[in-house]
Parts: sequence; structure tokens; C-alpha cells
Amino acid sequence: MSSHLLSISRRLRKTHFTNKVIQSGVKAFTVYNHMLLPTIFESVEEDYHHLKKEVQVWDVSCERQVEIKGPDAKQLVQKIIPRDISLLTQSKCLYTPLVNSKGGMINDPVIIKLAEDRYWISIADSDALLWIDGIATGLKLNVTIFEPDVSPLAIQGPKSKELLRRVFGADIEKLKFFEVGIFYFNGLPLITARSGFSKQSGYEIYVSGPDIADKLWDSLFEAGKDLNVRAGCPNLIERTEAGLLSYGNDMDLSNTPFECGLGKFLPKLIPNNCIGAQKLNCETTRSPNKTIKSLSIDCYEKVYCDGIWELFDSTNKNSGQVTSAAYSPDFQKVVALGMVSSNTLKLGQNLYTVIHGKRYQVQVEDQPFI
Ligand code: THG
Repeated sequence: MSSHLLSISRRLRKTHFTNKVIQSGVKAFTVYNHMLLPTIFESVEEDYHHLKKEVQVWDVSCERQVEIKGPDAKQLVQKIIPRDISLLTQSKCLYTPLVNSKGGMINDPVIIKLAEDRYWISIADSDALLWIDGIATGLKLNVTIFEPDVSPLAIQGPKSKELLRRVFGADIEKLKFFEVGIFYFNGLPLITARSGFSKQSGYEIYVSGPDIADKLWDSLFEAGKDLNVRAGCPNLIERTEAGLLSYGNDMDLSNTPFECGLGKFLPKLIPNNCIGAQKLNCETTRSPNKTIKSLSIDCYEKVYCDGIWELFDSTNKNSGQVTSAAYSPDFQKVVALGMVSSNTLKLGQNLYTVIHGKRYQVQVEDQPFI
């Protein structure tokens, strides 16, 4: 992972936790939704081992919220998601594609329903607000759409439940995966969900405004001293093992949810009100000619995919691309995600890829590495 310095300006936003993140020894940032997102503290490998064993506090403020509020809010949300909006209750989060009329992936957010007429769309890295606002304008819907000053703070790792029990009290133990609740910190209500961009179990606290950011951060570190709590961030190795998709890396506007393997989250019949319904209900869209798969690469070097790694079959025919890859210390090989041609998958062909001029065997896995 080559790194250079980033110039900070008003255009590249800091977060309410950036000072704490710097004090905690962050070594690298990336840019996500025009905002700083830490990527390395000790090293990607060290951070990985720690995440899988202990508990980390992540500044994921860059998972910006698009708030949709008003009498037509529900109608607008159903326009842009292919999942059934009736699945969205006030006590649950919903992971869903946002799609355009061609069935293309605009984003893959987590949605929270705050009230019958008020939603937070917790977006991945694309300017979804502009597009949502355009839809609302075009359809003359009675809604306001804006980015509230809300900063998700993720608590991830096997000891996350114990840490939050100490800070929020025993009620947190009742929260199940993808449930949302309100928990109190210094008498202030905080919307908290059992969710996050890792498979190590964890929570996300939606922190409003700047006022309690420092205090909450410090309380978590104070309470978690003996749990070996550290500042962390979404980890490339862990999320690639887990098969968690990264918008812009693994997929973009040119892909449909079916190509991304997200068909499993969609209903047999996409709701008619979704603007992508016609395209997404087509048999050809539902059986795509390429799909994202977990891959094993017989490579034992610390490589990261920051360019184009083509996949080839045994006849040297192009069979797709690797989209994310990292050497996994636990699996002792490079684990990856890649877009693989359905023909190749059907034939069960041997694949190879070329990394820095060298050829490596690739195996397609049936499921993520867990
Ligand atoms: N949390 C919140 N907002 C986010 C992310 C997050 N916005 C940006 C980005 N991450 C969106 N992408 C994802 C991708 C996967 C998941 C969540 C957000 C995820 N998927 C689980 C899975 O695929 O196994 C669970 C899905 C389910 O069972 O419904 O958690 O991390 N707030």
C-alpha cells in the first residue's frame, strides 16, 4: 500500500474525532465521502490481529447520513431501494443497494428509520445525496434532503459488548445483530446499532454534533483500559476475508446488485415503486454474466490490490478482475474478492492472475473466509 501525504483543506473534511485519532497515532488516512477515514494505526497486519482479539474504536464519521424528512419520505426511500420498505422498522437497520433506473449500484448504504417520515441513509463512498435530491425534485416529492452533522463511531471486536456494557449499562446486551436502540451517555440519548464494517461483532453509535465527541471517546478508552481498547479502522484484511463489499473498489455504478452477490437480500419480485424494478425484474439481469466471489490466491507476499489485476482461465481467456486483495496472516495466503465471469464459474476452470509481473494460481471459494 504505497502512501503519500494528503493536503487537508475545507474540501477534504476533518471529523469531530480527527484530533483524537491523530493523538492515538494514526499512520495513514484515505478519503471517503470527501472526509478523512483512518486506514492504518500500527500496521494493517497488527491492526487485524488486534481487531480479531480485542476491541477497537473506529472514527467512521465518513459514513455520512443523508436525511430524508417529510410527508413523502417513505415513498422516496422505496423509489431508490429494491428491498421492500416494509422490512424497515424503527428498531432495525437495513443494508440495501441504492439503484438507478438501469439497475446500476448508486451506493450500498445501511438505512435507519427514525420516524414514519424521517430516515437516515448511512452511505458508502459516492455522492448519493445529489442523486436522491434529483429524484425528489424530478418527482416533485414533499421532502427535505440534507446531510445532518452526525458522525458514526464504531466499536468493533469480540470485546465490544463488554466495553459498551460498561459505558451504556446492561441493556446493551439485549441488542441483536442489526437492531437499533437508544442508549444514554451522560444523560444524552444516543442512537446505537449492533452493526459495523467487520465480522468481529460490534456496534455503531450515531453521534450528533461535536459536543460529546471528545468526552465519549475518552470514556470508551478509560472504561476499556484493561480490555486493551485501541483506536482502529475498517481493516482491509478482515473485511476481505469476511466478504464485506467496498463501494468503488468491488463494485460501482456499472454493476447491478445481482452481479455484486446482493441478490440474496432482494425479494423475488422487486417492488414496482422502485425506479430500478423493471430492469431488476428482468431474467437477464437476475442471472448476470459475472459475479463477485471470494478468491484464494496462491501468493504469500504482502500485496494489496490498488490497480487492475486481471483474471485468466487455463486457455488464457480473460475471466474477470480481482477487486480487493490482501495477505491474510490467519489463512496464510492472499484472500481476495473479484468479479468472475459466470461461464468460467460454470466450467469450474482453474484461474490465474498476474501481480507485479508474476503469475499466481487463483481458486474461487463458495463462501467468505470465516
Ligand atoms: N455502517 C454504517 N454505514 C455504512 C457502513 C457501515 N455506510 C458505508 C458502508 N459501511 C456500507 N456498506 C456496508 C456493507 C456491508 C454491511 C454494511 C454496510 C454489512 N453487511 C452484512 C453482510 O453482508 O453480511 C450484513 C447484512 C445483513 O445481514 O443485512 O453489515 O458499516 N452505518
